[in-house]
Amino acid sequence: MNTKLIDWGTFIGALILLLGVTIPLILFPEGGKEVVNQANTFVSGNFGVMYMIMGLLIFAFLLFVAFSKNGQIKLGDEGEEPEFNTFSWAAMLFAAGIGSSILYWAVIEWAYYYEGPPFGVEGGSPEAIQWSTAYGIFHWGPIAWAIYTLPALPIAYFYYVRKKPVLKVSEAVRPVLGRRVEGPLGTVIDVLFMFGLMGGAGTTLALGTPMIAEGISDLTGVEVTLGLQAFIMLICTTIFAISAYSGLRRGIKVLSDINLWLSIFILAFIFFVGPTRFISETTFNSLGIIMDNFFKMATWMEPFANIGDFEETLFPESWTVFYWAWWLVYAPFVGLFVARISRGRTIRQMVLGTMIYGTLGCILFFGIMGNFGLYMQLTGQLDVIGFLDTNGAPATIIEIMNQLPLAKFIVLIFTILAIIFLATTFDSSSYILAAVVQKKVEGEPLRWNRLFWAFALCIMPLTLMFLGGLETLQTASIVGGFPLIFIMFLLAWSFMKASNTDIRASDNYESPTIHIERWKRKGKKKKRSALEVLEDRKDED
Ligand code: NM2
Repeated sequence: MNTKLIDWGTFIGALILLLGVTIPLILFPEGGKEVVNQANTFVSGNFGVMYMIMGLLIFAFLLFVAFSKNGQIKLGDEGEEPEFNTFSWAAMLFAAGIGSSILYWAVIEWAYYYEGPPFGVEGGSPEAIQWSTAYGIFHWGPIAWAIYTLPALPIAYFYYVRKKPVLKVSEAVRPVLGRRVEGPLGTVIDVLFMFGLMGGAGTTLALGTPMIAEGISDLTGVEVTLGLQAFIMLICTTIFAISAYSGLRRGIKVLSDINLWLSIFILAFIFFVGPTRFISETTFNSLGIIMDNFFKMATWMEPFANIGDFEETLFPESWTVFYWAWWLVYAPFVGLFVARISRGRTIRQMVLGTMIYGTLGCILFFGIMGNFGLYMQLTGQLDVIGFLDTNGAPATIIEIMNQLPLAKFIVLIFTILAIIFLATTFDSSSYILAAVVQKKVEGEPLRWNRLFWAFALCIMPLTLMFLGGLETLQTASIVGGFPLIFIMFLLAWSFMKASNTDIRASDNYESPTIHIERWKRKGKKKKRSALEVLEDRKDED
């Protein structure tokens, strides 16, 4: 077991924080739950607007980067081909960034908006129906994917352009913080990111497990119990641990490919066998609603709550702010992962590819699965809202799937897909957690290290599950991720600073593609700018 490569400060720091949160929750489940919920209300209530501003700023920033000179920089050497073809790249990206939650929310999110719409609209009204078809897509749309993409910029830049073999968030803010990232400040940044990710992953597991359990129960008749849920968690952990252990090319890529084909199958099935025309028209229509109201939706903070006719709904806190926070805690991880698989692409391809393919994928899920559920409601074939109110979301999701022809077969595929979606998010998470606690990553992080984080990711959800406190985890994202808002800002700044420095230095050259090696090779003529580069870099350190 090679331990020299491990950055023990970060390794142990993250572990202490994980145990520091888990153990009190085990010892005082009720009190612990209360504290987490209060922290959640405090952060989303008082700082909600910060999340909203962050979302819009990041969106604007990424569009700017994509179309600026910085976007033309290639992640790799001149003439280098992308390491993965675009299809695999998009599939891996989607499978890593999106977990089983998409199956959960795509099917059921509309129902919550139908009952409790924003903007003072009356629940269940025709207007509420319209909003209900659009909001899910909005919460899984371009702003959300922009949040995912931002950290990839500096990380990929340092890994493939400046060729530093370190996959860490702290390394990516070096241009701004300088040498300090080598000390405790860097460790704190990495530990905070790891902690946020564990919170986000907790939310994912807390939502995914009961849904998978309902699917299995529907297929086998076994009752949904705590034992069954814990068993499912263990099975999923084992699958993704094996995948993470096998590495990027064998494990993660293979699962992502299966994931993609099963998704295409189930989406095509629902689309063609279900109400094809209703689904296409409603999805198309909801895109219009979003484009028409993009800024209204991105800024709705319900400021007039309880004034005049406006009743307080807590819509922003419960939905848009919650979502931005949840995407945020996953963002550095997805950034690290996207960076890792984007070798050979330009920054613009990486940015636009992530935002466009990501959003398109989510539109397909929400448009097809969500509108199928809505159709059941509107035609009276299944009273989704009534069922939801009495049986809860996981059972309702499976019940909606049960309305399709070949119901049992579809529920089976749906459940398998949920397990694989969960696994593909968790295998890449543990892969990245392992990378972050290493001083250096050449090729892949160490195997034992990958395996270790695969199990560490499940410690908290698993213990909480036995204590019956799984709901606490659903809000873990918001609390765990708050410091990341500031880290996002540093990441954007770092990227601009470093790439602008290099662009300035390479302006004498014919190609905007930056190759640090070239300056060294090209001898006298280029010497001045090479020196300038080094000087500038020294300033940063
Ligand atoms: N996001 C995309 O549970 C999952 O699907 C992982 C969730 C952040 C809402 C990510």
